[in-house]
Amino acid sequence: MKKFWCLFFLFWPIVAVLAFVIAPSRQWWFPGPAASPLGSQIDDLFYLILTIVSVTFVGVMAALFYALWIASHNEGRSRFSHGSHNLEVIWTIVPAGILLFIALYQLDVWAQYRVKSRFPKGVLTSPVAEVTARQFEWRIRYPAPDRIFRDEAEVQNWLRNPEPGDLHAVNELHCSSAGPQLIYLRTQDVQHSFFLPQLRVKQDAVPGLVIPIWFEAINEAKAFDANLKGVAYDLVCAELCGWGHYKMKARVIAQPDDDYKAYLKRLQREQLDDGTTAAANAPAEKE
Ligand SMILES: [Cu+2]
Repeated sequence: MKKFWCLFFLFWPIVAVLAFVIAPSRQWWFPGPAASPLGSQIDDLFYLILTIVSVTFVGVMAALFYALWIASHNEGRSRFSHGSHNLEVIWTIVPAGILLFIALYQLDVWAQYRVKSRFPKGVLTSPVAEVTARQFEWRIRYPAPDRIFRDEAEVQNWLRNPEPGDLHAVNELHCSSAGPQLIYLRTQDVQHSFFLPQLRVKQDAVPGLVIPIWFEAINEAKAFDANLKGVAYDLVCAELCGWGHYKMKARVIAQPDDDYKAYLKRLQREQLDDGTTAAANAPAEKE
């Protein structure tokens, strides 16, 4: 029992090192490799910070183990110290330096992800859709397939004033896999969070705000679903938003450009079909 605390503090760094080594291959941190270029950079940042934290943790635990081990062999002989000024300076400056390094090092990835002027060119004026979170679903409003926005002001106007040609869907967001895609996120009621785990995108939907989010899906051939004509990615809500929070499981389907356009055309046909013979007799467009 005398050695219990020594072994206790030895046990956890061993667990930490084991977890550090085996976790990535077991997908404990992420559901597989990032499916977007920015996602890979976010993963790199995560692993960098995890490495710094793990080394610090193992170091602190080793020091604790050493102190307890020595103390358990020096029974009855206590040693008092008023501390070390030098040591305190070192353990203040080193963590401050590490934090400053992380703060500066992550700036670029953060800017690409969040700062509008760093968004891929043209995405702000060619939104895929407006996504509105509500208890408990994702409502999707696409601009009409032939709708072209000349500038951001026009997009803002479209966000404020829905247009008759808009297309609507729920819980299934289609987009093109050819290049970066952007959605405008809002919420109709409480706070939700738009989370695409495979693409490493997570953004809170905040009442009163319309937030642009861009992402890019690398469609791996092996994940391609022939029935969907694309690759499906999970879209979930990452903010506990009420009793039906668990039901906010939707998907984003990234498709080759032609298939994506064909999907929009089909949606348009379905929505414009008013049940009259003229619509029923209209030749179906080829997909
Ligand atoms: Cu939610």
